[in-house]
Amino acid sequence: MIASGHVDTFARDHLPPPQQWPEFLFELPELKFPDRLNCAVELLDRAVERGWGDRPCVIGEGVHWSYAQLLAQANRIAQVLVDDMGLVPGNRVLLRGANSPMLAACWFGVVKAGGIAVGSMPLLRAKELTQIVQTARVSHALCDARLAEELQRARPDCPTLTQVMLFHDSELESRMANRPQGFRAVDTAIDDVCLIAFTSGTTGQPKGTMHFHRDVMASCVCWPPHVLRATADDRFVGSPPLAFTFGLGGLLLFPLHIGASTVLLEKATPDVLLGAIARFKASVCFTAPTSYRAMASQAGQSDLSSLRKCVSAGEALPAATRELWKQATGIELIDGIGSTEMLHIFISAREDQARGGATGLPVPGYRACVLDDQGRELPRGQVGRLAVKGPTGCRYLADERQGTYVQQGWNVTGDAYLIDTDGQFVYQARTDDMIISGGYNIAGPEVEAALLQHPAVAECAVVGVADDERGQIVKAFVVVKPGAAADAALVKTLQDFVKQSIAPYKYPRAIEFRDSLPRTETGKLQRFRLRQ
Ligand code: 3UK
Repeated sequence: MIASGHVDTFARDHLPPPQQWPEFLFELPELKFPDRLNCAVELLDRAVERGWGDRPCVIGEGVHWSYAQLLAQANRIAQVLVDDMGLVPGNRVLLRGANSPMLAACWFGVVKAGGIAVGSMPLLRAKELTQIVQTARVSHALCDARLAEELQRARPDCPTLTQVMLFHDSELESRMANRPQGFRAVDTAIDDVCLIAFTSGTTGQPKGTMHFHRDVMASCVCWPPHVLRATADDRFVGSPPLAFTFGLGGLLLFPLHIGASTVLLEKATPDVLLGAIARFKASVCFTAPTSYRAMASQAGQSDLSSLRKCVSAGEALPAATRELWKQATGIELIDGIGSTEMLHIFISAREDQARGGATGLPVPGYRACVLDDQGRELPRGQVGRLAVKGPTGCRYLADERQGTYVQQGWNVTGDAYLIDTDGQFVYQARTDDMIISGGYNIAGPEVEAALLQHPAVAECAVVGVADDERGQIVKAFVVVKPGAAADAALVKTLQDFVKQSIAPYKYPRAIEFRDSLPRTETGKLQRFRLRQ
């Protein structure tokens, strides 16, 4: 065993028992890492050593930091954490802020100091912050002053959280001002935890997923070079928060790993994102399917000529959305399924492999299959539970649900999938979202995909609702496009439309019109709220 660089061993002490770990695969040559490594050093100090110091690195509102500048900021934050806030390697540090260069500097400062970064979505309330602080036994927090109130409200129930420092024209910056720009990073082991990411799960107690320095590096050498294939001249932009591993990877780790630059936007609604692509001449975009759908209808008003690669994740990408985006921009979306447990994307397709309705192929470094209820591998074409293994995998922080996500060495994501004859993985539904109506298994997203083909439909969500006769019936919640009349005639039109395009028994027997649909901060539909 490699000696830990941590003094506070809480994370290591609360890893799942060895027999509940997934099997890890390190077959790719690029996954051979040394025993000791600090991923913040690998990504930041190494970048400067390679001669990228003056290259543009992180860009925000009125901020343009080169690699050397981001490194200096991270080093100063690390010193404040250690000297003024008493951070000891292994301590958990809550990061609270909208995406910004300063939040990125805090992430690297924490990790260089041997701390464990615990991200939190900006919209979280005191109750949810308390759950995170208590579960991860968080001792320190770096918090954007504009989001301080909710954290203060949480503090009475968070006795472990003794050190809170605010940033954004606040104490952190004034303490950083007189620090030297160098800092010797803590010499961590490759299997020391550097990140606890909480699942954006739509129900229940949040789960903390623990990731090692090695996992961060592994995520940088699998999907990005093999599927995304961005270069040092690319400029990344997107909407997911850095507290969501989709955003952390796509908007921070991956661009820095290759010497590219990244635009961190505090708010990235579809219209803001479109404007930012034009203004910053961004070339690689990360956001959710609904955001692409919304942007497609306004794409004509912005100069998107700089854009060359667009990544969609977080939810299934409907074929209609892929098509709309291609018509609007000429760009073939790169779809990818990832999870907080796996850290990042593990099934995806390059532009030339992309196929409407399919997620893609296992990312190099990963293996995936579809299992039946007994854990046996199913033949192609049959719907079952998606299972995956690779260099990253699920390690919940002291959580009994480890045994649900990891079964016989496989990470079982909770998604129903089939593998088609070309080996492409085709998403069906969340396993617990499958609708069983009159003896038929119906995947809500398939009905959604059919509805989205109709010109009157802006957004929709399909769920199963209880029905005396059929057990469940298919019900669609539909947001209509401006100008379309949400009336009984449209209900009939949409029902007939679905019957024309997929098996008629899947048509929505009930349709309800809504002004908007409930979504998580990471853009996922909250189907459970529609079932209630
Ligand atoms: C669903 C998808 C179909 C799927 C994530 C990329 O979403 C991420 O992490 P979460 O923990 O959720 C994981 C679940 O979300 N999902 C995500 N992407 C797709 N379903 N097609 C997709 N392309 O149910 C999965 O199990 O919030 C995504 C990178 C990092 C991430 N954390």
